Amino acid sequence: MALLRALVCASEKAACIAQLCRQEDALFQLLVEEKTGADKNKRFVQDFKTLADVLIQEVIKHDVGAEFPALQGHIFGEESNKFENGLGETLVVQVCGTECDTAALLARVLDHNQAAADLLAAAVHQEVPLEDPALAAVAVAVSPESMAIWIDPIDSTNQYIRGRGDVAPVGGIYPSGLRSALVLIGAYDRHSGEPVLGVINEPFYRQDPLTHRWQGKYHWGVSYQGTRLCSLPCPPLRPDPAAVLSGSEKPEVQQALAPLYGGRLRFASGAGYKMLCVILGLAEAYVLSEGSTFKWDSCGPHAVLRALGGGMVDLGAALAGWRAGRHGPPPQLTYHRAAGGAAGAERWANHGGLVAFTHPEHLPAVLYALAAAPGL
Ligand code: 2IP
Ligand code: CA
Repeated sequence: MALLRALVCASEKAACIAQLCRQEDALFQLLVEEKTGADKNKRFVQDFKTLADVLIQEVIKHDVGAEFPALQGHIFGEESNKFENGLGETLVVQVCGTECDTAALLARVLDHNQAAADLLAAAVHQEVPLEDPALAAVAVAVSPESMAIWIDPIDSTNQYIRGRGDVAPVGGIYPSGLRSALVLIGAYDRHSGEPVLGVINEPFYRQDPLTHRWQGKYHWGVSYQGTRLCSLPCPPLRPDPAAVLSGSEKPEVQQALAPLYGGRLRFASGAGYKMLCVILGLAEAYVLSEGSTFKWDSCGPHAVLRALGGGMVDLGAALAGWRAGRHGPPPQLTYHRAAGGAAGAERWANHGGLVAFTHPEHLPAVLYALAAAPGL
């Protein structure tokens, strides 16, 4: 399964770059810098975080596309790679043939901050070692010709910038902080739109108490033609289930879910992180009533959920079906079609909100609880 291995490898390199931007002083200063006055108008300085995002996305695109030419032109992400520097020049951020050329391009984007450009270029061109016998043993023939890819280079960018590493978990779930900043990569079937391969990388999984360096962790899943494989075991459906929600979830939704979950409504930042909480069995469901997530947020985690026998559905559509008396499994989210009548990033939003779950038998309880909620 060379493609899954390539996606994991790319996520590891992406995680290294995300860690580097927080650990190397020359980069960290740019990441947290608050610009004022005239500098505020220079897009790159306001937005080094966007450069980090774009660069990570381009690295994944480059490395995966180089190994699988059939995927070139079918790898999509959250960010556009066009950038304007402080001189008003528009530059296209990409991985060049050599480290030296990448460093030169990044120096132009970064208004000649050569130290920062050199650090990033070295990380972009490094070989990331990957030893994973379980991954090496995966034998499923997924043909790259029929796949396309969604990348979220850093989900939960706000928490990535804030950078708190000292947030205490509630019921095992981190409400905020670096733990919720994730790299998400998903491969889906170009024709059916079904998510097939998923990788979730946690660059800020653990901090070494002596060196203060961050160590990451990754998870993967495959769901293809009846074969389901995952780096994680399927968590049990607990008798006292919990749900994880966005801190900004509607009060009506919270109230409607309260009887089902008792005091176990948890709140966390990061769409991908909330999906990971479900995958890890820290919550039985992630319920979102707004169209505030996108295909790049959900594709990778959705593939992992399917690998565990679970899934992700459009909440609005599932509720409409439930109210119309259709109590069977609702259709799952797909990834190949843009929403009609929308423009820009909104074309790829999960407009109806979503429910993520590992146990399909838990979904009716969620829909039953929400079907009676006013205004949903
Ligand atoms: C965001 C990020 C936010 C999330 C939003 C995503 O992605 O995960 O945290 O909102 O839905 O699109 P919330 O935290 O309320 O769930 P990004 O950080 O990549 O913009
Ligand atoms: Ca995101």
